[in-house]
Amino acid sequence: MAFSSHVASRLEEQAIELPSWAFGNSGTRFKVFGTPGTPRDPFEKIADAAQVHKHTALSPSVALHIPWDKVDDYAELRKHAEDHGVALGTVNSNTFQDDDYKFGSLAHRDDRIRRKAIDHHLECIDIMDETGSRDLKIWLADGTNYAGQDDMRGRQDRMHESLQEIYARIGEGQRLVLEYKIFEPAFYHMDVPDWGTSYAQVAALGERATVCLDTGHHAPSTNIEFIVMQLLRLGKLGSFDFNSRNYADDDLIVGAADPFQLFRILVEVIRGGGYGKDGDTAFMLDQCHNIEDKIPGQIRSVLNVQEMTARALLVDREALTAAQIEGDVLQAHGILMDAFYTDVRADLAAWREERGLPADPMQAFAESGYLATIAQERVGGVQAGWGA
Ligand code: RM4
Ligand code: MN
Repeated sequence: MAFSSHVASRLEEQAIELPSWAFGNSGTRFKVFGTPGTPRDPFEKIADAAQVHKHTALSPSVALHIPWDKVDDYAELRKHAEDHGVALGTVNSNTFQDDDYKFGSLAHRDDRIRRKAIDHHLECIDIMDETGSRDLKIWLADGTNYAGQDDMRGRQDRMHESLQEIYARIGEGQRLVLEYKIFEPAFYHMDVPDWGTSYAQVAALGERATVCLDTGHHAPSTNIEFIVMQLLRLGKLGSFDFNSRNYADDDLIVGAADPFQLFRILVEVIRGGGYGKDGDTAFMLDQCHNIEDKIPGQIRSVLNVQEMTARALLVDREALTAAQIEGDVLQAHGILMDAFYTDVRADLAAWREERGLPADPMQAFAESGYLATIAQERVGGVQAGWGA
């Protein structure tokens, strides 16, 4: 079987943004392992990210995290990215690594700390103006650990006011994207724990505010594709942070833990008009590579998303709708499973070759010798990491 021209051309619409932090060192609370060749600054992270795009043509942009990716001259960083064939993408704010934010940031009781957190976001928007980024992505660590610790209602109101002030500075063609997470670092309540809260907060802001769905930020066995459907239906699915999880926010390679879930999500994205040129939903990765090599880890990740996208594009929509109308449960389910079980790897290899890309990007990268080169060249300095 070869892809139909429809599927082949739809695959060309795929763009998956890479997180700059995936190229730095990361780990658990127990240990962060360093790797020879790990980038020491944002310029080197972008050079590494560009390798993923070079071998796959799937990742034309790189997300920044501020202050991790702070530089003196963003025009220079932008030029550096463009010279490497990629663009600078989403700017992520960070209000979770400063002593002032112990009890929260945008929802904090203290006006001074709230002001500081708002100003940080305004600075992020200034950076976006220089980098040409569209999205400001906000993930808040705000929450409490114990019942009664703080007034949840007051925190929600203050967060709304803070977000309003930030939103007022979002320019035309820019967006504010609010990410939710069920728990961690707060373990009693998070101020944005779920899609409903994120939706309520962004709906109160306006059209240019949307929700970010991080696939690792739900309770076990949550039906994530239902949330995808609902947010697309409401016109509010701004972006995905893809990764996979077995237990909590594991940030493992997307599609590694549960490829079927990734397939079901992509089926709903395509169904809801969120894919490719149709939609405004940004695909991003939010992952860490604690023990595997980072660049091939990212290559594997974008290939996993591509593979499940191809399978989702293979769903016979007409037959599916007909079976649904008939009330033929097993036929409808079978049609979906037929697409899921289709091995598209040979077709994807051919699709790549037709476009001048390596049939096997993992192998091509391994043979390029890039990892050995950076290990040799990047000596001295301080390797980039979470600082956590
Ligand atoms: C958070 C969240 C954000 C990411 C940080 C590093 O859990 O997923 O998207 O910026 O981690
Ligand atoms: Mn995330």
